[in-house]
Amino acid sequence: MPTKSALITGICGQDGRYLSELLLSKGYEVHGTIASRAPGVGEADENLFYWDLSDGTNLQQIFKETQPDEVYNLAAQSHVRLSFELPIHTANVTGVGTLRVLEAIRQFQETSGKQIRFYQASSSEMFGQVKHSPQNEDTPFHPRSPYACAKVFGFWQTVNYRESYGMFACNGILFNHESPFRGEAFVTRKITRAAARIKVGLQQKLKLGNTQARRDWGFAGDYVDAMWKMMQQDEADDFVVATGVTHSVQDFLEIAFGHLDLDLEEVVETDQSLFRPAEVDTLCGDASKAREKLGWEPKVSFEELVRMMVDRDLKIAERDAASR
Ligand code: F7E
Repeated sequence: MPTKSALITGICGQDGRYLSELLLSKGYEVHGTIASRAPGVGEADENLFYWDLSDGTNLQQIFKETQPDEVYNLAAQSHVRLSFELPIHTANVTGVGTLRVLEAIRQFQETSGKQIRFYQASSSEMFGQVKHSPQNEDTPFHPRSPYACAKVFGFWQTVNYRESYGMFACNGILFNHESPFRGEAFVTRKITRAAARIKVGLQQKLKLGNTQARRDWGFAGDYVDAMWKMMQQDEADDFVVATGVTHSVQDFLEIAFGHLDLDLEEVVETDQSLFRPAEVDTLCGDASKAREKLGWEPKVSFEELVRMMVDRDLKIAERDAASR
């Protein structure tokens, strides 16, 4: 079989990292786009292309050079609280950016005759103020942030390109997924990094917002496998990807700090500025369809995930402490 080519937008993010590893292990030729502000900028790499979701112009050139069979759209302004401060930017990048990719694929297919499969990184944040629990593919959306509104726009554009042009375009509705490579602004990594730094004496306090919020947290390494499986189906479809188990931020905190024998009470403080204008109180996904049709299931448990993240952050903190 000829080597397949994949293009991953946002390849330097957590999911881009795990997905490129997976695709390389399957023999794909992997290309990625990187925003000009991303880490590692300026380093020459023939498989990396500078591109941003706000830019509609050079995608045709990137497609010409990479000839992708599959495009995974993982790039986004993905921080929910930041989206309240940058609503227009988030709509332009996370929402209209998805449409830019879809439209570029449609035009490229028309001129080149090549078929490209498209994966959209849709989000459980679209369920927002949940109408039913657990949430599945039929649960109505009620987005609660500029980020979630932008993701709803991207979701429906993906469905529309599938229905209007017969494109293979699918949505993975992924619930929160974490790993040691999670960005430090997300609550899980913020907690594991702080626990490790407190343990070695590099940090004294941890300020958090709403610790009563509940999320369905899984391991990013498991979730990229679901993305790939969706792209190998005979027909494009939309799938919820989740563990079906929900925990509070407080639960996460207790396991992380407990793993390092640290006392929570003395170090964790509430900071009102970290609360959101509108909160998503609780999310819990029903991934039955992914289990049945994709044969997918999560492998890493919540407790294993927390410990995996703390252990890596402890190594980093010990190294940082030693180099002081
Ligand atoms: O917040 C609460 C916060 O920022 C989780 C993104 O990947 O998953 C992620 O969105 C919860 C919220 O993730 C802090 O209020 C308390 O209830 O880790 P998070 P998120 O907003 O759920 C979805 C699926 C995506 O699509 C998004 O792109 O934790 N929380 N205190 C805090 N959150 C943060 N970030 N920082 C705090 O200090």
